Amino acid sequence: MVLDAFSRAVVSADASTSVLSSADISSLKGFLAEGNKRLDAVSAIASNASCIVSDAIAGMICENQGLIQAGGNCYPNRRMAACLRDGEILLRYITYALLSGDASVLDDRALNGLKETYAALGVPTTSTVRAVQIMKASSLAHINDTNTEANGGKRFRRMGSAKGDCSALTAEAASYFDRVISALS
Ligand SMILES: CCC1=C(C)/C(=C/C2=NC(=C\c3[nH]c(/C=C4\NC(=O)[C@H](C)[C@H]4CC)c(C)c3CCC(=O)O)/C(CCC(=O)O)=C2C)NC1=O
Repeated sequence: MVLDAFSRAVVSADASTSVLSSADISSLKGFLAEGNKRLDAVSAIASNASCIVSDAIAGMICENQGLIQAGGNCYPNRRMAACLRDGEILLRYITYALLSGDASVLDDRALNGLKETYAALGVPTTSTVRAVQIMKASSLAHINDTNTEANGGKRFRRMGSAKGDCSALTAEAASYFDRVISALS
């Protein structure tokens, strides 16, 4: 079932036949108060998604060039395309989770059964994990505007969001990438 921070609170309260606790309500108040920050963080990832994905897959291949040689799982082009598409799918579901403040959409629509699918197709999970780690580093840098021109090259782009305390949102975003990594490990 796909939930968000609000429906999650309702479903948990209902499961214990209780009313929403004041802790639930204050946590939802925080979710609303921090809403613009959350939208900025989602936008930092979504508006740089194709760059984040292509950079991560390129980096993964750079570190392990056997992937694009005969017998590698990114060879031939059909598999390279499937790999780039999977990177986009995973990043897209991570943005959905970050927007809704809940991992269920990521779990149900993307991660459920993925490890088994990859095993059946011979997709190497260590390489996929490496690509997800690079997407994580780059996404968190975009959220916090800590990306550097040295690494970004001519595609360097700074979001320029209002500066504030983004530590909780950054940790939450990181947790969705980690969730993908642990689902595949
Ligand atoms: C909505 C959720 C969803 C997910 C998550 C998804 C994943 C997914 N990735 C697949 C294939 C694949 N995935 C990869 C990915 C990679 N190969 C590598 O070497 C890299 C490590 C990695 C990229 C990071 C490749 C190469 C294939 C094709 C494998 C083949 O057909 O031999 C397939 C098999 C069907 C197909 O080829 O389209 C699925 C279902 N599909 C979905 O609908």
